[in-house]
Amino acid sequence: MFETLKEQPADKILMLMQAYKEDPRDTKIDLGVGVYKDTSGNTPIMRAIKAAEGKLLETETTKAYTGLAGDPGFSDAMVNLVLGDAVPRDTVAAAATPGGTGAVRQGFDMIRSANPQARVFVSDPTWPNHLSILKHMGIEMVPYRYFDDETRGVAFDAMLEDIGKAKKGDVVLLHGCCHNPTGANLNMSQWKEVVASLQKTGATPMIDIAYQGFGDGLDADAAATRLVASSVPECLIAASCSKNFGIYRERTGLLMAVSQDASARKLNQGTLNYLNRQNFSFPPDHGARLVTMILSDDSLRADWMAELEEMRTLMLSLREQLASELQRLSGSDRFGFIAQHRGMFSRLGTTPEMVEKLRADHGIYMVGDSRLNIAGLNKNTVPILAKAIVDVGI
Ligand code: PLP
Ligand code: TYF
Repeated sequence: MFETLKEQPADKILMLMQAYKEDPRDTKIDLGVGVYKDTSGNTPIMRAIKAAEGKLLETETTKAYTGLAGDPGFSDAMVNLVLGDAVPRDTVAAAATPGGTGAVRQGFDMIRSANPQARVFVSDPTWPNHLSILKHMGIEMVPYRYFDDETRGVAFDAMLEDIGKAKKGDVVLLHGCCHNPTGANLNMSQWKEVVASLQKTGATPMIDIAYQGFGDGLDADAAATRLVASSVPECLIAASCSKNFGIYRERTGLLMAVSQDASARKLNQGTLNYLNRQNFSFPPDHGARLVTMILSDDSLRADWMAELEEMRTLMLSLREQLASELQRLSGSDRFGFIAQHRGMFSRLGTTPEMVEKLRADHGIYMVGDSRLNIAGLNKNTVPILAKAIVDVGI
């Protein structure tokens, strides 16, 4: 029977990872997959994670199943991290998921269960997995304009016009911070206009927040999510712990459904539990437990926050260094947007041919849409990249 299967397109970002591995040049630079790297190119295990793992080894007494929604302590800790006191806790239903991807997938499943005709409005561009999961699930998607190719900022008027076409029963998918793949983000006054649009159309927002702490800081990066959650009747939030806790392979995420009142919360919680059970029964626990331990222990939490802040400021300084090096070499300000963007990524806004030229001639790997991972750089490779960008004529 399996001969009837169709070949599926490979994930371009993961293919690029493989191509990089196979490149024998020792001068090659990996700016592809969105994984944080320190100045020596390693993806470190964060100190607080190591410490929590040590403690867990000593204190864990069982590996029996948790609950369908995972450990309630994890939900509490994460709801607090993401939403702070923006909404009353008893309006939030939450379930642990395998990574942020799992939260996105479960969120889409909840949307489809509630309204099989729902259309999901997605930024153009967005994280390719959003599109591929929606397609796989047979959910209709409607792109909204997002990136301004000229300024490399947000094409806000166009965005607002497009999301204004959503209707009640539709969903508008938004990146909570650090937009992937562009690095271009809304400011708070623009977020207020997005909220006004959602209030007007009655469309339901779903926020994907995978980089809290990588942009302007833990609270600043959650501000838009908090504003939306506290301003609309209901919303979904898919949070990932992969990046800000550096636990990519532990598969740790949380899907939250915020509603107006406690009775809606009960229905939402039942649905989240049910959907987890249909897809994998119990979510993974190891990463969630480490996150819970860190967030509920003052000293682990302080150490985690300090290390996350070091990572964030390192990425910011690489952005500034790259923008100023490009300004020096090109004699123009056209790369200033790199210092304005936030998070791991910036979209250069050049052609696939130029991206290919950077790979072929300079061993510089970035995603075909000209997304580069800032964390893949270091002090020494910034000038190399800047020179290559100017040399190929971008
Ligand atoms: N959403 C966005 C926009 C992402 O970039 C990512 C990737 O890291 C995720 C969700 C989910 O990541 P993970 O499943 O590794 O937690
Ligand atoms: O966009 C990225 O690079 C990260 C990591 O199928 C990632 O979000 C890439 C591809 C994928 C899952 C995660």
